[in-house]
Amino acid sequence: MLKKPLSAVTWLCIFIMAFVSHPAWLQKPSKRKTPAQLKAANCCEEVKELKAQVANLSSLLSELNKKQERDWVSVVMQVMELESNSKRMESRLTDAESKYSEMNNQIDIMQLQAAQTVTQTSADAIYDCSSLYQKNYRISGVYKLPPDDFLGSPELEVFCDMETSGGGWTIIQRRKSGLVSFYRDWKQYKQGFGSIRGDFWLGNEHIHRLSRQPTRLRVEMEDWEGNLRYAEYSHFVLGNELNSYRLFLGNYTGNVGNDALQYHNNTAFSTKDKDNDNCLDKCAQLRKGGYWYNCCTDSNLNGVYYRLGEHNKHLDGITWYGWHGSTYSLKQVEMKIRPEDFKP
Ligand SMILES: [Ca+2]
Repeated sequence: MLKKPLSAVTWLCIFIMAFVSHPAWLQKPSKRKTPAQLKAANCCEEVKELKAQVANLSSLLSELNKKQERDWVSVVMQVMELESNSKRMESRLTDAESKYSEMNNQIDIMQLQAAQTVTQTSADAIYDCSSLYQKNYRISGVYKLPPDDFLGSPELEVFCDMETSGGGWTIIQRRKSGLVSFYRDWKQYKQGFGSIRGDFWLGNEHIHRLSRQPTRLRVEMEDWEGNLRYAEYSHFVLGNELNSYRLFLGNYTGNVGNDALQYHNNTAFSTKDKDNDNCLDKCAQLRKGGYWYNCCTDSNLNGVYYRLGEHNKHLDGITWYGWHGSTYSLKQVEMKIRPEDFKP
C-alpha cells in the first residue's frame, strides 16, 4: 500500500514548529566584527546621541527666543499704552487749565461790573488817579488809594500825573535816577518794587487790575540832549498771571518816530527767572530786565540805566529803537495809564 503523501497542512505545521524551536535558521548568519569596527559603531552611537541632544537644545533655545520675543512685544505694547495714557492726561490737563483761565476771566469781568456798580452808586469810590482827579484832586504827586473789597485790592500808594494832556494818569513805571535795579525776578515784577517818588515798577498785579476797564497807555521819553517824545496807545490791557501778564495794545499815536512797542504786542511778560519770550535765547537775561520780550526787543524800557558817556554803548540799556536805535539808552522814561473815557 502506497504511503499516503503528507498533506500541505502537515508540512506547514512542521515548518512552523522548526521556526519556533530554531529561529536563528531564518536569520542571516552573523558576521564576526573586528575591534575597530566595534569601536566605530560605539562612536557612531555617541555621535547620534550628541546630535539628538544638540537638536533638543536647539529647539529649547528657539522656544526661549520665541518666548523672549513675545515678552518684548508685550513690554513694548505696555509702554505704548502708558505713553498714550499720559498724552490723554496731558490734553485733559490743558483743557482744565484753559477752562480755569476762562473762568478766571469771567470772574474778573464780574468783579469789574460789580465795581462799576459801586462806582455808580457810591460817590466815594476811588479806583485810580482819574477818580481822584474827578474829586478835584488836581496836584501831581503821591496819593493813597483805599483798599477795595469788591476788587479785592489792598491799599495802594500811587503817583498821579494831574497835568500832562489833561491829567488823571496813574504812573506805572518811572526811570530817572538810575538808583533802582530793574533786573528783578517774576515775584518782584508781580508785586512791584522801587521808590514811588523815584524809579519804580507799580507791579504787574496792580497794572492788570487797573487795566480791566478800557484803558489808555502813555509812554514819555527824554534823551540826553533834552528832547522829549511820547507814544500813546488805545486799548491797553495787561492779562492776568495765568496769561503771564500778556500785553495787548490798540492804535499808536505820538511823535517818537517809529512805534517800538507794537513789536511787543500780544507777548507774554518775561523775567530772568521766567522765560516766556518767543526766542531760543533768554531775552530777559540778555537785555537785563523784565518786559514783554518777543525775540527779543524793539524797545527795552525796563533795561539797565546807563549814564551820559555810557548811554550809547550797550544793547541792554533803556532803548526805543524807533527813535535812537538799539544802543542808545534814554535819560528818562515814564509809563502811565488812565481810563479810555477820561474827560479832563
Ligand atoms: Ca526763550
